[in-house]
Amino acid sequence: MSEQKRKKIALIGAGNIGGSMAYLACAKELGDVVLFDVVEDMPQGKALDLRHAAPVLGSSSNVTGTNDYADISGSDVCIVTAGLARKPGMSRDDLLATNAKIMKSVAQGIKENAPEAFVIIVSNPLDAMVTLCQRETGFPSERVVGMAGVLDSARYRSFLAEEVGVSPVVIDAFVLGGHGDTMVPIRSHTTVGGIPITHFIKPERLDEIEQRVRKAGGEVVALLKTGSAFYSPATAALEMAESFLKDQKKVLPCAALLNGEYGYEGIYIGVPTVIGGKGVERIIEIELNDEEKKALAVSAEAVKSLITSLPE
Ligand code: A3D
Repeated sequence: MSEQKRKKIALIGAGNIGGSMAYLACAKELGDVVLFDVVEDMPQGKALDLRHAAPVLGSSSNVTGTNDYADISGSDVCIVTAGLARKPGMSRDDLLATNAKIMKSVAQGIKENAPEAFVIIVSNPLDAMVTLCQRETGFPSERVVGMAGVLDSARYRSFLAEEVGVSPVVIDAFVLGGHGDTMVPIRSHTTVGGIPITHFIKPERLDEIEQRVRKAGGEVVALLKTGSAFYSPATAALEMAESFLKDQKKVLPCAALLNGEYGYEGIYIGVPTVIGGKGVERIIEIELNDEEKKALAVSAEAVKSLITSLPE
């Protein structure tokens, strides 16, 4: 008998982000994909469509759709996007009550059917949802992580690249803290091909760009009118999943449970992490300037107050 196997990726929520992740995971041949949703037939329909794309993509990944948690059994990774997305005029925090109920049921489904999985949360409000999922599953914190920093940093990199007139891939930048208006772009560690960003852009203009980063999700919502960003969150979450599945040990900003790092205890907040085959293998403490430390403290307070509104 040959040993298994291809990796198995469960996508909990088969909406805009879930569907985009399924396509990308199939195109990158990261493993077999199971799309789960409570809506009947829809995940099966998306999966069938993707199986028809596979021969042309040159992918051997198998994609299936389901409404039954039993089908996620044995998954290596579960990525959770189940829940409501924002509409114009809504903040991420407006989603808390509804998405908390959904997250409790999702956590139960994962705990019972994929107890060894690495779990990446995408549903908003992100910091509260990842906290709730870790509490409900009881999984070790290195196996429950939130996706926000990779996306917020990508938005920062994209705006900086436009401003400087270079490719976004040569911009190295981190956005840390909570995934909301208090997020903290870390200017002191931002470089263009290794050269400090302040060599290219004046501080006042950087202030404006950083403010745009904080509001970038809302900018997309206002344009789309019917939902929120999905290509970029899908790409960001899959970068984290790939780093885990291939033990790449990439340094990625993620919402991780802090245990004294940066002076915080027992809260999930965006920090630079190393994601490898064991999950969150390390939290990296970088030197922040006084302004960044203060901004991180404000962000941590915002996350704490959001957590207190979580249902028991
Ligand atoms: P959408 O296209 O509405 O998909 C959500 C899916 O969740 C729908 O197909 C629902 O049927 C499904 N769903 C609802 N209840 C359940 C349940 N109990 N179990 C399983 N599935 C369920 O939204 P989307 O894919 O655009 O966004 C998904 C989530 O990601 C939302 O909460 C967004 O706010 C959030 N989001 C986060 C970021 C971050 O950077 C953290 C970025 C963009 C969106």
